[in-house]
Amino acid sequence: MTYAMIGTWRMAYEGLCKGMDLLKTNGKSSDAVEEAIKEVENYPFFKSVGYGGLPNANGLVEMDSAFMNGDTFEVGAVMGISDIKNPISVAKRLSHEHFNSVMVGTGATQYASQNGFERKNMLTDRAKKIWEKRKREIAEKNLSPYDGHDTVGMVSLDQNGSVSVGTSTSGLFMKKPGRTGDSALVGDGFYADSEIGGAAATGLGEDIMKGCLCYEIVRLMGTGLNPQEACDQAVYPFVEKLKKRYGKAGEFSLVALNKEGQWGVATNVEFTFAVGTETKEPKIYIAYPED
Ligand code: SD4
Repeated sequence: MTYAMIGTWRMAYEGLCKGMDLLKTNGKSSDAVEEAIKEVENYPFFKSVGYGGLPNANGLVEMDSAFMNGDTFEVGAVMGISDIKNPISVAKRLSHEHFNSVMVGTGATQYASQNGFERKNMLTDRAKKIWEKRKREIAEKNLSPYDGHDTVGMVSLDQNGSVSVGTSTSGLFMKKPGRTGDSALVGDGFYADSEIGGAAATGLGEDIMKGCLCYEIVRLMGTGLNPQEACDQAVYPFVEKLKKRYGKAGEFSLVALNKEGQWGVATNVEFTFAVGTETKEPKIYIAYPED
């Protein structure tokens, strides 16, 4: 069987390369997703994921992360977790729990600490400076506070036909304490079914969640559409619907992978992403709205 991996944004590339190395040597898709996302979480210069992620309105880095195993439908997620080095590992661990598999805020942080996950102050000096500057600009120029946000989402298929998906983000820059987006909500920011494939999202969570877009993409692939067709059919009509009924649509981008290792992308903004397959080395691509 073949193997492949797709990840959101340029920031996914180095982690995806690591994940692909695992898949090449018959590693599990679940481990590939975790390793790939850890790499992104650990890199201090990505401003919207893990260490170095931008803080909320109170100056605290609150992170959301999720993991789903497409064989078993196990889902684990944390929302608003803080001071924990690798939220994806906590989400993956939680996916093995039948009860208490989705945890928020101080409860999530406490669970992680009590279960031996490494604690870390995730606020870097650089992120703090960006936060302070932005705070001044917002006050001086009367700007909307919400600006800048990205999620790393990774979908992976291994040689045994297992599909897994994971996400990690510090969410919307300057979000209110306790705010969460789509990234840790199953079906919205991520979904996987090993008999079909998987999908992950990035963009304005408040709008992505209105369409349950990742579930919809996987459902459409299950009707026989390839990943590109499924992304197109799920995303673009929904963007139009949102504009018509709600008056506007935030920026969003979705990636999908099926069990044959084919992939697809839909976006309403210029979007970089990374893909590796059995026959093509990992590479960074760029997509434009309705390419
Ligand atoms: C959120 N979807 O918290 C995330 C942020 C993101 O591109 O991915 N932005 O809403």
